[in-house]
Amino acid sequence: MENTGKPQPNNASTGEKVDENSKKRQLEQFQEEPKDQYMTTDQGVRISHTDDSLKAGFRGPTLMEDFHFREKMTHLDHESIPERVVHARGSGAHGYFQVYEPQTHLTKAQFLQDPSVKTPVFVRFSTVVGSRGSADTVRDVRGFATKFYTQEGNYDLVGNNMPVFFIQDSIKFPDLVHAIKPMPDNEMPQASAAHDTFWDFASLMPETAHMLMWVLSDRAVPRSFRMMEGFGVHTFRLVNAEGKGTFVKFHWKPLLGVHSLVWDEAQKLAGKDPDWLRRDLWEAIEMGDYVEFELGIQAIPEEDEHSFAFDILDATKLIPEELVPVKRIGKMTLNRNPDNFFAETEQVAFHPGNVVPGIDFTNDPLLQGRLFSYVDTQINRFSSANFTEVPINRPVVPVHNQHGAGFMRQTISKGKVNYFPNSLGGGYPKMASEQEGGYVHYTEKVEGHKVRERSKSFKDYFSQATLFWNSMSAGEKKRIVQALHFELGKVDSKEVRMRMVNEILNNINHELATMVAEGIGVEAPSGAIVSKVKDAAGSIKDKVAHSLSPGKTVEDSPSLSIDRNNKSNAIKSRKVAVLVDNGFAFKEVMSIKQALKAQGAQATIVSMFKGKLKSADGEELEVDKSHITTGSIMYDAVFVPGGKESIEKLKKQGDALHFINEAFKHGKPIGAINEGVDLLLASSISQLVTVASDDQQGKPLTAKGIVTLRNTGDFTAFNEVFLKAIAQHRHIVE
Ligand code: HDE
Repeated sequence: MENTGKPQPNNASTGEKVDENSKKRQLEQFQEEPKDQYMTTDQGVRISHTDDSLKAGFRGPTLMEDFHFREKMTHLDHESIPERVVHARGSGAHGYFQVYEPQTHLTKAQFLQDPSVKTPVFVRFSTVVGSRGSADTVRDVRGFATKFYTQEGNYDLVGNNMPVFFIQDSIKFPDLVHAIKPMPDNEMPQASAAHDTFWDFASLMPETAHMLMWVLSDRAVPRSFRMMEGFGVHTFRLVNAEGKGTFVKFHWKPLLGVHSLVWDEAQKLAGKDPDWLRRDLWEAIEMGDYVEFELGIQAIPEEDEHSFAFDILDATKLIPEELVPVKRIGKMTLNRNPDNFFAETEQVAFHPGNVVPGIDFTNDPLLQGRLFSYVDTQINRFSSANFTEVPINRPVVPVHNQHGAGFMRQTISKGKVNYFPNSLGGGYPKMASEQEGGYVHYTEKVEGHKVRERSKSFKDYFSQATLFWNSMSAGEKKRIVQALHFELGKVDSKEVRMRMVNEILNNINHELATMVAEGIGVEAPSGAIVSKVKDAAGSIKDKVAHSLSPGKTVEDSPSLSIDRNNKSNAIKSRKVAVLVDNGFAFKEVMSIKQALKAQGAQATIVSMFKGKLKSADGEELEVDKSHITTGSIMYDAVFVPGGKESIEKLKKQGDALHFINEAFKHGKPIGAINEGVDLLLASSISQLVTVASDDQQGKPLTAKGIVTLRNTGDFTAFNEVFLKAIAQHRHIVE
C-alpha cells in the first residue's frame, strides 16, 4: 500500500501480500509528527497563543467564545478511558512471527505454512490484579497476549505465563476476580493476593490448588517479560485442509531461558522502580536486544482425548511435557517499541475468539466463557463496537461487512445496500467458500442434557498440584513455603489459614502443609490424607486423596521447574554494576566492560554521585548512576575493581557496602579484583570471601558466586570465571 500520509479506510482491497512490515506501513498512515508544523485546533485552524485564556480585560473574566481554551480543556477532561477490569497494567511491543516448517498436516492456517512469510505481531505483557499505575514486580500471573496480523485476518493467542488457571468454569471468574482484587471497602491491598478475601475463596475452592502452586512459585516474579514462558492454557484445536482436527496446547519458549526475581528483591523493586519490567522490555528493544520466543505446540490426536489421567478440557490441568513433548514450530521476534502508549498498548483489544481458518475451539468451559467476555468488556472500554477500526486493532487485510454504524465509525461505506442477501448491491460483499478462505467451524458432534454440573472427570483437584510440588528443586520448594508464610501470614482470619493448611495444602503434600503451618500460627495437620486409589495399572495403592482416573500421567516433571530445566546460561542483556570512586583502577574497569560487551551484557558505572571520576592514572570516567537513583536490585551482578583510593572511599560508604551485602543476599555473583577484594572483606560477606595467598597469584578464586583475583594484572582468567558465574545467574546460599 502506498503511504499517502493520509488515513486509508481499511475496506480498500490492497491485494498486498502480508510481510513483516505490513502492520507498520498501515500504522504509519495514521501517524502525525509536528516537526516544522503549526499548532492547530481540531478543525485545522492555526493557533497564535496557548498560554493565556481569552479574557475581558487583563484581570477580567474568561470568555466563553475562547474556542481554543474550550477545546484544549475538553480533551483533557476526556483523556481517560476505563482501564481493563483485569490485566490493566501492560507493556506492548511490535515484531513478527515466522514458522520453521509447514504445519500442513495439522492446520490449514496460512501463517503456519510458509517459512519465508514474516507475519507481523503485536504483543502485550501484563500483570493481572493491579491497576494501570501499579508496580510491575508484584507476585501475580503475567498476561502474554499476541495478535498475529495474518493474511487471513487477525489471530489472537491470549495467554498467560502459567499453563493452568485457578478455576474450571468461567462462571466462577467474577467471584475469583472480586476475591483477588483489593477489598471492596478500603481498596487494599493493591496488586496483591495477600489478603483475607482471596485466601478465603481459594481455601473453599480446591480446584484452585494447582494454580496456587504456580502463583506461589518463582514463576510469579519473573526477572523480565523476556525471560518467562507463555501458555495458551486451554486445549485448542487445529484443523487441516481435509477437515481433520487435532487437539493442541500452545507454548512460548523464551530464548533467554526462564529466570525470576527473589521475593525480597521484587518487593524492593516495586518501590525503587515500579516500571521495572516495562523498562526492561523497552530498553532491550531500544538497544537492539530483540526479544525472541519460540512457539511450541503439544499436538494430541483426537483418538487420545481420553487417554490421560486427567481431562484435557480442564484448564486446571497441563499436559506434562515429558508425556507429550513440545515441538518448537516457529519463532517470534519483538523488535520495535510502540510510538504511542495510548494508541497502541492501551487501545489494543485481544480476544481468544479471534481465530483464522485452521484454528478452532474446544468445549473447555473456561474457554467458552472467555469467548463471551472479551468483546463485552471491550465495548465498555471503548463505548462502541467500532474499536476494531482503531489502527492497532485493524487487520492488515481488507474488511468488508454491513455493520456500518455506531459510535466513531471511521469507514465510509458507500452505496444503499447494508443487508444480505441483496441484488441491488450485486450480492456483495459475497460469501467465501472454504477453498476461498471462508471460516468453517469444526463439525464436532455434540449432544447431551442441559445440566448445570461439573463433569466428574474435572474432580481431580490435587494430583497436578502435587506433581508440581514434587517436581520443584529444594530451593524452589523452600521459596514456595516462604511465599505461603508471606501470603497467609497477612491473612487475619485464623479459620482461613487453618482451612488453607488442612483442606488444601495437606491434600497437596503433608510436609508442605506442616512447614507452612509452622510459620503462620496454626497447628500442623496430624497426618497426610490417604485414600485408596487405583493406579494406572489398576492395582490399589495408597495415595494422597486424589481422584486419579487410570490413564497417562507422570510422577515427576522437570519441565515444571525453572531450576531443573528451564534456565539458560546466556548472559546477553544482563546488567552488571561496577562500583567505583575516584582513584579506581581504569584498566580493570575497561577489561570487564569489554568482556561483558563481547557477550552482549552491559556494565553500569555506579558511584556516590553522578558526574566524572578520575582513575588512579588520571583517566576520566562518566558515572552512569548514583546510589540515590539505583540499587543492587537493579543489576544481575556486581563488580568491584581495585584502586587503593577508590576502595578506601567505598569502605566508608554505607551505600556501597549495602550494595554488596544485598546483592549477595539475592544470590547475585560478585566479582572483585586486587584492592576491590578488600571492599568485600569489609562487608558482611567477608567470611565467605576466599583470598588468594601469594602462591595463588593470577588465579581467580570462586565460592558461592563470589569471584576474586589478587596480585595480578592479567584479567582474562578472572573475566572467564566471573562471566561463568553470571551465566549461572543466582548462587543462593540455602
Ligand atoms: Fe482473561 N480477560 N479471562 N484470561 N485475559 C481479560 O479482557 C476472562 C483468562 C488474559 O493485554 C479481559 O480486554 C475470563 C485465562 C490476558 O489486553 C476480560 C476468564 C487467560 C488478558 C477477561 C479469563 C487469560 C486478559 C479484561 C475466565 C490465559 C489481557 C480486559 C474464563 C489463557 C489482554 C480485556 C490484554 C483480559 C476475561 C481467564 C488471559 C475481562 C472471563 C485462562 C493476557 O474480558
